[in-house]
Amino acid sequence: MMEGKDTLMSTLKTKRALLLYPGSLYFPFRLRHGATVASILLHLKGCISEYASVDICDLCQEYGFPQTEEEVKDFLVYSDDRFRGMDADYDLVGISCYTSLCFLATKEIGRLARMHWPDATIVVGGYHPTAAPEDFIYDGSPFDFVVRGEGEGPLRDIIQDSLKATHLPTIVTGKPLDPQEWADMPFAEYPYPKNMIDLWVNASRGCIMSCRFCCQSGEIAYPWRTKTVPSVLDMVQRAYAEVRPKNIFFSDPYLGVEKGWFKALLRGLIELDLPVAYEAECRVETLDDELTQLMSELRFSVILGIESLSPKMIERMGKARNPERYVRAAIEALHQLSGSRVPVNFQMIMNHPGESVETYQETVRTLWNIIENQEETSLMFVPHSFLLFPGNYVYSHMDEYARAYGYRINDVRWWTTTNPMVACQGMASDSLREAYGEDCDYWKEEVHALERAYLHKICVKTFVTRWFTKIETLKQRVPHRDRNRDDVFSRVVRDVFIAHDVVLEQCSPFSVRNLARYDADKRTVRRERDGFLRTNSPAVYDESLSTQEATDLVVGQNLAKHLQSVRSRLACACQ
Ligand code: B12
Ligand code: SF4
Repeated sequence: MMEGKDTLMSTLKTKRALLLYPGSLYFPFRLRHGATVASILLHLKGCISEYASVDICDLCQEYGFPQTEEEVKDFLVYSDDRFRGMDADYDLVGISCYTSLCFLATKEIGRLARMHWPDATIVVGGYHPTAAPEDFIYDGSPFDFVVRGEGEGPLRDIIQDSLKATHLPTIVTGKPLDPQEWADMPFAEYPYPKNMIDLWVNASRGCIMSCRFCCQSGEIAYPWRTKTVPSVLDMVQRAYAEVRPKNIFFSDPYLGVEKGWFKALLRGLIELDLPVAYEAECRVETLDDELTQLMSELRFSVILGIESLSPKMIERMGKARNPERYVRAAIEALHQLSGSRVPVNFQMIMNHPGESVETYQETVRTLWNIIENQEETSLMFVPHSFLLFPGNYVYSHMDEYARAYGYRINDVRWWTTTNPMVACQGMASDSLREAYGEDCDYWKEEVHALERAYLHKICVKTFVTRWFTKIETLKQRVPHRDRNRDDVFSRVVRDVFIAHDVVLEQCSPFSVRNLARYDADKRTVRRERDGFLRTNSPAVYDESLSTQEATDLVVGQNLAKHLQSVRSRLACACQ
């Protein structure tokens, strides 16, 4: 009996599979994201490696983000060469179209994969295929299967031949798996070990809420499920033993749905006493004194998607059942976490459909109020411009938002265009249109002033360690193609980021990613940097101060001293 099973297993093992992440085309990112999608590829690899030998190719790690037509061409030449160099006849090619931003890259990489492996079964999965599976069905589509929802089940069926390709795209929906069925992530098998400084692990999936701008409000909302605390602790310990990350991020949409579970996890992590920093997304309603205390004992940063501080907007976003109570809880949580020096990255969605001048001003006023009432803060304020994704409530009720508030967007299918940053723009309401015309960046000036106000009060001690792990991480995130090129990007890194300060990366309107956009002209970069310094602190209005002295004044002597040594180390690394 056993022998028969072993023979079957070894036959199945002769199959070859390739898991690909194509990244995105035409988006203004310069630095690669950290090893974000790695966790998804590793989950998928883990679940089929019993049946096939599986390779991973993360083109985004290798190439970065092509932005211009020329770079896109170069990226496709790179990918074509890369596939040609792969000495394997794959039976299955799985492509992760993680977000809608990956759509065009996925189409192109799917086409190349079909050219190189004409007989392979090509499968696409991720959030975009979940939201808009019909986008992958067109004349000449290279895809055999379009997987909606969780990918493990369908991939296993395909590799075991219980789902056979008809060479016409077939839509299949993966069932939400029980956490006990999740395969272990083979951390050490990620082929880009240097990028494992940031490691993503997954303790739970799904969410109990259904905010209207989130995929959880869509047709395929994942039900909430979680691993047990001991199994999460085992996973974290194994991850640390295998790849020694500096940061462990939880990719859970909402860690801590159950307070008791969350507290037990934090206590367990404190006991493990690993030299890593943790980060996770949570909701304000979950936080209490004990959780705050546990977070402050651990190197734990919390991400809070607060989104708005106007009860009306909280209602329009479907963020909470009791909007007034939610806003009160948010303000209280921000004060409490900051008082305990827990690093917080709190995010706001600006220009969300239905936002009016009144709701916008209410949010901004409250944000000023919060920071004016703190002497020092551990709050990092991160605003985002609303982006309309398919597959959520706002998308499917776009017409209602248009009728009720006057919401309009340039192109509802922006992800199919080669100018997505313009196509995706729109005004949230007639109220804002009356005040600002069609300028959907109306909020930027004021909100960047707010960012600076938070930055001014940042408690350097709280963030110093975080910034340093960040530098290490950023070093790994310079795309390979840029490492040996003395192009403007390297100059940006050298002249601005390295020689200046890490604060820019995290907190300023001219973050390193934004600065990279000025890469055509070194002088522009310098001007922006100086502009940042000038507006950032009254102390640095003094023209006689050098960048170094200005930095000292902004972030304190200690950080500046460390920056000095890091700067020389990094300057060597970049030469
Ligand atoms: C954690 C998270 C992140 C993390 C990344 C974590 C990671 N693992 O990579 C961070 C913070 C870095 C991030 C960044 C972004 N994110 Co995000 N993120 C999430 C979140 C909260 C959970 C996703 C997750 O990791 N789940 C755990 C993993 C294990 O499961 P999974 O992702 O569901 O993967 C399964 C399926 O997608 C499928 N699958 C995926 N690939 C493939 C491939 C094949 C072949 C198959 C068969 C199946 C398959 O199978 C997987 C296993 O079951 C979701 C929201 C939510 N509520 O789920 C948003 C979400 C995915 N993010 C979103 C967006 C837009 C982004 C950003 C573009 C934001 C931005 N403007 O920068 C970036 C893009 C990052 C990138 N690399 O390109 C959107 C995507 C919407 C869309 N239609 O595109 C979501 C849905 C939030 C939303 N607005 O609704 N994100
Ligand atoms: S709490 Fe977060 S994950 Fe849950 S529905 Fe809202 S935005 Fe999505």
